[in-house]
Amino acid sequence: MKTILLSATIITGLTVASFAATEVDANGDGMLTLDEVNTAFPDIKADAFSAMDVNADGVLDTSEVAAAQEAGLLPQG
Ligand SMILES: [Ca+2]
Ligand SMILES: [Ca+2]
Repeated sequence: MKTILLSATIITGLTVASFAATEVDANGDGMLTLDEVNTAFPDIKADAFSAMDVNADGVLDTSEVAAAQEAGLLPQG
């Protein structure tokens, strides 16, 4: 009897991030923490981060990132 081994296809959950700063998102959860932003852009301090964090939940979601980039607060890419 033949056993057909199906190689497991690893589907990488590629969350389609709508912002170009995907490499900033170190853990790939689609949100940017102050830590992640700071690592990529050391110039962006906590107060600038707070200004971008419109809903004050401590992370930047895609719309907040987009708005920040549009406002020139966050470098694109
Ligand atoms: Ca993240
Ligand atoms: Ca937020």
